Amino acid sequence: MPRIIFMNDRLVPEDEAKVSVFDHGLLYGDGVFEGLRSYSGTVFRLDAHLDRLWASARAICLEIPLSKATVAKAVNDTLAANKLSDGYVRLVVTRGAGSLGLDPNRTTNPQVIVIADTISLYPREFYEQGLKIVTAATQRVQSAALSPRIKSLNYLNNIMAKLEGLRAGCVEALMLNHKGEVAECTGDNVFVVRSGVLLTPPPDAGILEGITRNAVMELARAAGIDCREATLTRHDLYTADECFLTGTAAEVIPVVDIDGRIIGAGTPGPVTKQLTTAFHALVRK
Ligand code: PXG
Repeated sequence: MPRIIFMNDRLVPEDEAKVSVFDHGLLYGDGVFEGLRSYSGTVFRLDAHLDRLWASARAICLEIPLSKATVAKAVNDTLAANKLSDGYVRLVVTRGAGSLGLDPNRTTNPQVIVIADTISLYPREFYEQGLKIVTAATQRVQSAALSPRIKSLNYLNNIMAKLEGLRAGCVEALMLNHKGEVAECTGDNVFVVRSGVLLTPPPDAGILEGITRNAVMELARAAGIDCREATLTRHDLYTADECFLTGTAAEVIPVVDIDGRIIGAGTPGPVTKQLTTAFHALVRK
């Protein structure tokens, strides 16, 4: 079954969903994107994802040629056209086709693309036993160079770190900022539990402010768990009672080994399990 793709103003079969080789999204990574999840036919925090997409676009002076309401409808229509009630949606806005030169003013027609597919989560055993991760030597790009809050089509910084993780036999890698503080993983935010307190790096540590991260912080507070943003070092992670990652694709996933140090008891901890259960309940509500 060919997938059905939304392109700009209509749904088309995947073999008709084509972008110009002159699109600056391809030539320069000039564009923005979002990854969303649908659970039982409802897109999780669609408005928050659209707000972040629009903020990313605003930051790079890219005017999205459709309204948020139109894109919201496109997301739901694309899921429906592909008969997906539990699925993954990739929303992409490119700068559009232009001349061979950086100048975004010499482009026309930004492309708004919605792809819906099934989601491939990490294997089940990782959720049950916990992930092993390593710190990448590749640092997160400094905010002063390029804000990590922009979810842009240029993900090479994260891909370089991901490669390091994969070469070390890990599916995720920890990234530090230019000050050597913990920032996030290549496609997931990071949390630790220390003496019952939940800690995660603040946005100014150079992270993407994850929508799953924010949901988990709300769930923790609602459950009476003290939850704070804090500057974290690798030492804080190595000596934590628990560690877990959050992301749209991963949801909540325990980490039990960082750079060869066993975290806590070496198995997913009670706060991680509690928040995993709470997150599953939230997305299905
Ligand atoms: N940090 C970074 C750098 C991300 O790219 C997150 C944190 C988590 O944010 P959300 O809002 O999803 O909780 C992300 C998002 C992939 C993939 O293919 C990863 C993300 C998004 C889309 C696809 O691995 N990560």
